[in-house]
Amino acid sequence: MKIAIMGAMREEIDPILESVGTYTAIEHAGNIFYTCSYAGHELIIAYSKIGKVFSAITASVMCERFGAQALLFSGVAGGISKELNIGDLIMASTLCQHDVDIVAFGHPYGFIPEGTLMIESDPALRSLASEVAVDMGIELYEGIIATGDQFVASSERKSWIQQTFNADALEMEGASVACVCQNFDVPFFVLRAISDTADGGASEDFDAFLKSSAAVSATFILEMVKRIGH
Ligand code: 4EH
Repeated sequence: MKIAIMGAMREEIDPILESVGTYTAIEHAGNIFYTCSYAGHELIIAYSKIGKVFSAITASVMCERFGAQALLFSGVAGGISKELNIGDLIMASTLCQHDVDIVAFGHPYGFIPEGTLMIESDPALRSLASEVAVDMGIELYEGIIATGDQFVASSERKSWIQQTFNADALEMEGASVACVCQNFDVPFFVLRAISDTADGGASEDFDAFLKSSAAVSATFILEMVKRIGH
């Protein structure tokens, strides 16, 4: 099976590239895509650069040009839910865009006409992930992930996102990738390990925990790949 694995930042895919052995680099659409075989699958690996636009470009290329049959996102996130500590893993049940605002026309925050406020990730990939978590003996949270083109480092913005979308974690790429995959009809999965709690100390925590949390997510994603049927 052709499986795309993407992150936003180099640090999010480095641990994956380090584990897969030899790969080929292909330049396309302002980015580098790494292809390799791993556990009987063909992988396409890339980091998009930060935010909704770059992540949508990368996800589109992975679907359209590389023919990805499933897309797995691996990376870090800011925690909202009090249950989530730094280093904990959360998989998205559904994702939304917290920075979409056409409220002036009577629409709810996050809603775009002819779209849906929430996009659900693939249920089969989520149940596979739950099995992997049990076998690895690690706790895997499931919840709503809110995406926007903002690094959130304030408790005011964080609680607004929590109250408006009932979100458990936030980041800057998941919902745009979800939107691309929904439109290309490609099953997708978004996994994030918490790097910070999106409030006053977020940037310091982020710098301190980006690498370790990215590695937690990457290790889990590769375990999932080993279990996906061919
Ligand atoms: O890709 C962006 C990175 C932060 S911006 C979104 N990623 C990390 C997830 C994330 C996040 N998003 C919004 C982790 N914590 C978050 C938070 N708010 N609090 C970045 C970081 N370092 C250098 C340049 N840009």
